[in-house]
Amino acid sequence: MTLPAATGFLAAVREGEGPLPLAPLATAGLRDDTREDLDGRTVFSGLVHTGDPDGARARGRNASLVLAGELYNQEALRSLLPSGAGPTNDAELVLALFEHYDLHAFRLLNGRFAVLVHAAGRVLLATDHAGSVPVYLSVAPGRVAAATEAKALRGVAAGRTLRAARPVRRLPGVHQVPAGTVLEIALGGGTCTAHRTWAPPLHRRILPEADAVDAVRRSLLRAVRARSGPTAPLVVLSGGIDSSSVAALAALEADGPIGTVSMGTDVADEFPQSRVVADHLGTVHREVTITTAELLRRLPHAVWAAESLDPDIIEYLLPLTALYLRLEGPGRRILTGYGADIPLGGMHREDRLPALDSALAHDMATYDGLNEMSPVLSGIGGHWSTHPYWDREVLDLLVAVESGLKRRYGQDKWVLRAAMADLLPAQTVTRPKLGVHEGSGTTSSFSRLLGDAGIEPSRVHQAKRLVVRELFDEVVVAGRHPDEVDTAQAVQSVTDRLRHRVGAGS
Ligand code: IOT
Ligand code: MG
Repeated sequence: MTLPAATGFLAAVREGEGPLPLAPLATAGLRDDTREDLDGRTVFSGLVHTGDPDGARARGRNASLVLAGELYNQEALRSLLPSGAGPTNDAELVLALFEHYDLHAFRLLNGRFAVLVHAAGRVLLATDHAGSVPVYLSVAPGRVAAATEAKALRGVAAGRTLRAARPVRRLPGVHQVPAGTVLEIALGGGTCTAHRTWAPPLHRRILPEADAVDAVRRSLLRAVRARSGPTAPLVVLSGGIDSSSVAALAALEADGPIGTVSMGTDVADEFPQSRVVADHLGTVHREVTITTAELLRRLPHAVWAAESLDPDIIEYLLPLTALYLRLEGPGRRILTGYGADIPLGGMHREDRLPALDSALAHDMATYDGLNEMSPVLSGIGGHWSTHPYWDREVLDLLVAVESGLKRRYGQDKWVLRAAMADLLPAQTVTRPKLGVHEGSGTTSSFSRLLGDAGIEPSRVHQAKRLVVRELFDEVVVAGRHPDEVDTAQAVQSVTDRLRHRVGAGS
């Protein structure tokens, strides 16, 4: 299958009967709704699917399950089950494991998924180790509503406050399941317990150079292979080491040429650097230019998709959102190099190891809830994106490798560069890269927009935060479609507010 069976879901379980008003998801695709009555409980599930909704649902003797996303260690998981007629899809596989291990099954999974299990009045809601498929819930005694986008729960009556999950701004009673966690909810009482299934390693491993290089190469190759699908995938390629490595490994694995696409704006691009890699790998390569005006028009879409309030994250995601919306045709499987800079300290451009490890420890402690890897970003264009560097095994390795292997011989991300040296042009292997927000001129465009509106340079970052919040309130809380939201108006309202504050002397 090119895309997972389902790319999003909304679901509700309640005692007795009655309506559960769930609002639509932004994720594009076909919709399949089912409603079942089981022992006096109503179970509703709506899937955004790609042609085979049954591939995302499983029913057992005592439990039923829906899964959005996919697993990357099926073979290892299958080896845990009795041989013979085994599960045929990821949903059935998780259910079979659940029947053996109960909620501890989620500790076994390496994947990109959100799962809801209903088992006789007990509801479990889980996301993968990275929380890469965000999932939200609202709980009241006798009912649970859940969805892979917060906005779908905006019409549900205020649920109770949960200590086990993170509240969502201005959606009373709506919470997000933490990364690497399965929440266990007793339907009757509405009590909710969190069980952590993964945590980032805190220790650092000491490895000989050659062993570290070899381990990185092998684990990344496995992660790319697991994500590549039956047809050649598309890699969003900046020409930096992160995405070029993914492209090189995908090309190594694919039967035919893979696709690559590079995005630029009228302000800046990295077309020459991407072209060098595309030529070297013989990919079917495309350059997409997005004007600054279009980029800024997509700001509400980025917030709508990511449901994130962090202005820096939205700035990273904006060029990618705009690019995904430009990819026409049937849904594509997209591989990205996103996330490599977090465990490798790539955004941290200084030469001191303590500072590198501090940045890394901080980033690994704070990624949860930023939704930077949400599949909705490409899902609004009908595509499916996935991130090999945040494969559970790759991430465990990259985080744990001691920082002297990351910053070495005056280079950043040394261990990755060394692992890829035979597959990429030398200039790519040694090239320091700009962040996507810099390489595409997004940061400067967003800053200029605010500068032109009269915001002083020292307040630009604060203004960005407020603009993102304003947009979140429109497209998530109020449920407006981003096409109908005017970025200029949000900027104006923030400008007025900041002026007023200056005027008031605060
Ligand atoms: P960056 O590493 O530049 O880009 C992320 C991915 O987006 C790239 O690997 C590539 O697949 C794609 N991409 C980037 N630029 C282009 C382009 N011009 N055309 C096509 N595809 C492109 C920010 C960043 O600088 O991204 N992301 C960091 C860290 C985020 C910080 N988050 C956190 N601390 N929680 C990262 O690790 O990716
Ligand atoms: Mg990068």
